[in-house]
Amino acid sequence: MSNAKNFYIDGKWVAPAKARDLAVIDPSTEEVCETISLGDQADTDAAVAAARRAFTSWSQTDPAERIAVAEKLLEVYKARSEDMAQAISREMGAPQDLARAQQVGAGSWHLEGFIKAAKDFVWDHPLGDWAPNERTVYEPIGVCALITPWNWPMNQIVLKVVPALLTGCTMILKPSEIAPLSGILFSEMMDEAGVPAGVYNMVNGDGPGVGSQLSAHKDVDMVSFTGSTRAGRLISKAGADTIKRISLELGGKGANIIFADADEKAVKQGVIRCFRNTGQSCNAPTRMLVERSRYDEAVEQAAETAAKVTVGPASEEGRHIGPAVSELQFNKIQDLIQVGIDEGAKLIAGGTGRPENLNRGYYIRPTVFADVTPDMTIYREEIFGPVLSIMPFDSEDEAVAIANDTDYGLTNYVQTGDVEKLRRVARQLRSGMVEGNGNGFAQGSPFGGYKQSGNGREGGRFGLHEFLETKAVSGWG
Ligand code: TXE
Repeated sequence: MSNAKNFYIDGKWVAPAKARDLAVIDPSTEEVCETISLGDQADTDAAVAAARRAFTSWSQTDPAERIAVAEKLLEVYKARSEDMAQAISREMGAPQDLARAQQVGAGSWHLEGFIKAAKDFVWDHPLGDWAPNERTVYEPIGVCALITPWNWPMNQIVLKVVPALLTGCTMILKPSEIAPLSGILFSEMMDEAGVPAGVYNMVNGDGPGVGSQLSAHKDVDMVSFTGSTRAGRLISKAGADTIKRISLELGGKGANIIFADADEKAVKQGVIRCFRNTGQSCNAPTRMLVERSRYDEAVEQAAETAAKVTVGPASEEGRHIGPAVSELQFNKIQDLIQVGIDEGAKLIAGGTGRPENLNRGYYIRPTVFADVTPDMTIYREEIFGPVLSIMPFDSEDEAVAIANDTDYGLTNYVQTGDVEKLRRVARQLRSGMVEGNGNGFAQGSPFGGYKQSGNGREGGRFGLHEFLETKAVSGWG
């Protein structure tokens, strides 16, 4: 990648203020696949200054002008889909099929959703019938720092950059240093789409460096962050002195409640869904709760399903799962599987160690534990690997109580043939999303969490609102 060691600031590719290299490791091979630069305070300041300068004019543009830029970006995005799929496979280990259809596909789907939402968006309106001369006006919040992770690298960039762009904000993207290739490609696409200089900037760096510099920066009005709850806390603290808006999308520990009257494929689909993207999704259904009368059958089906899931390199086509993203994540997942065994959960598939014939690469055996109880570490902690916990329940109230018994509140899942039950349970679940009977979510749906899963919403018009201030103007006439 010709721009790998540079940053994109004020419409140009520039060398870092001080050279500091970081190797990007391909998790399928453990080999270096690229070398990037880590930024420094001087790079952060240059990017923030460029965004601040550009804000004055970009914030005043007509929404139609911004929509035209986003439409051009969509065109470029589609044209470069294969480049992106290859980059994502190398940087974070998503197998080709997954990288193309889901990792890249999710980005264009959200981009389209944002364009549609921006076209329908009402940028100002009278407060109400009782105050016809008072106008409520939505305005861009200002200079935004967008800090993204490695698990859905391109999609997470789109989910932040595009609404910031469409609302008239200017921005600095800091992609994950573990999977930075998507950010570099995305910056090339923004350049090709004709985004005016300074509106969009990109500086690579790590959390304690560029990440915390942006969070504490007095000239940054908002941070939008996706990543661990740990880093979310640090960002909130770093941003506190400047009272900036901090929008957080953090971890999860989703429950998948399978009632006795659920579709017979519910267990199998729940296992596959948990292992998707090698379990590296904040909305993964990692705790499967099964009504007691179907529990034994479910345990058997889950073990069979997991045993059939294959693992392999990202460079290969097929429906297998790839490696974990890094050595750190590999070790963390291995440790948690061992803790699950030590604490007495019943291992019914997988376990520690690499799958057979995969001696190099961060591969994990698809693992299922049954009879998991609330006192166990694997019930509480986000594992972020292909590890599923199963447990029984006896009543609707108990299922809701177990599902809510977590610090997280991102996505829960309900499987039942009784729509009244589904609605009743969904209302009691303390999470930003409840997926009923495998229906997924439509374009423009709000994505975000309750409790320690965060406080923001991404996607469609909800995502646009995140980047807007609300102004009251009287005497409008
Ligand atoms: O994430 P980090 P890590 C969870 C998941 C995973 C764990 C660790 O449980 O096992 O996090 O992953 C930047 N100030 N999720 O350590 O550290 C960092 O540079 C500012 C959930 O890789 O959160 C990167 O750009 N920024 C998740 C981004 O935060 C900081 C996605 C994510 O890295 C920072 C990924 C700081 N102090 C992991 N520290 C999800 N919600 O989807 C780090 N960063």
